[in-house]
Amino acid sequence: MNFHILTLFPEMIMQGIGTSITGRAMEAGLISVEAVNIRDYSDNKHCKVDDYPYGGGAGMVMYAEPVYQAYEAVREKIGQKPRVIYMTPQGKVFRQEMAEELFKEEDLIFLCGHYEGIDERVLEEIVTDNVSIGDYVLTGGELPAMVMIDAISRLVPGVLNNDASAEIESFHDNLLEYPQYSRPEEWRGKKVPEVLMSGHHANIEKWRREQSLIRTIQRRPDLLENANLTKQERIFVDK
Ligand code: 6GU
Repeated sequence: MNFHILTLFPEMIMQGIGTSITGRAMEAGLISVEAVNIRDYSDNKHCKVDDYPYGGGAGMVMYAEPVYQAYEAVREKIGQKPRVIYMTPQGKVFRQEMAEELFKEEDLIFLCGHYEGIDERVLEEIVTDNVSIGDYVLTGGELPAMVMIDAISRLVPGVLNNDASAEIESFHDNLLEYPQYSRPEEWRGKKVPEVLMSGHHANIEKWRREQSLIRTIQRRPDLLENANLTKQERIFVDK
């Protein structure tokens, strides 16, 4: 899986993704991350990449041409026309389902804007997907791009220590994950649930499934509509 990020702040991407599990995945060659500095494609002698908006208004708008040249450089290198994801609060909201769909692609380009945005004409020319990570406004697209790269990377076989965990964690069957416990068996008077100490695997599975359902009902009832439930479970949650 190859991620190409067009940005004015490449070091932000490399430091973020280069740390922890995604950093290890890069070193292992399971993913590759290339941050392309849009400023390197400015034809301006001062490397200017933005300007006042035509028609007036607050903030600055990024020029079309350096963005297009940065895109062309990536496209020529990989010799294909990959999907180009523009990070914008005006996009479709990112969900696990979208991570799973994008995971099928070999190469992905993320376009990160700053200031008030990017000249619409280059967006019309190169963007295939407009994506937001939620209903709030951030200062730039770098953190959202890193969020997406993290979510997609953990689906790549070998990135997580444990092959099963990509499936079992939150949002499997569109339910929240059950609570977890580790040593000690008693912490400040609080005991680990008895069933987890029983070694009875069927009972443990049953308990965990119930906990997932209860948590989802209490914390994210909106997920239940699309949850993958048995007939019995559906009756339980509808009560
Ligand atoms: Cl993708 N970009 C920006 N600037 N703000 C956001 C966002 C993206 N998603 C939510 N807020």
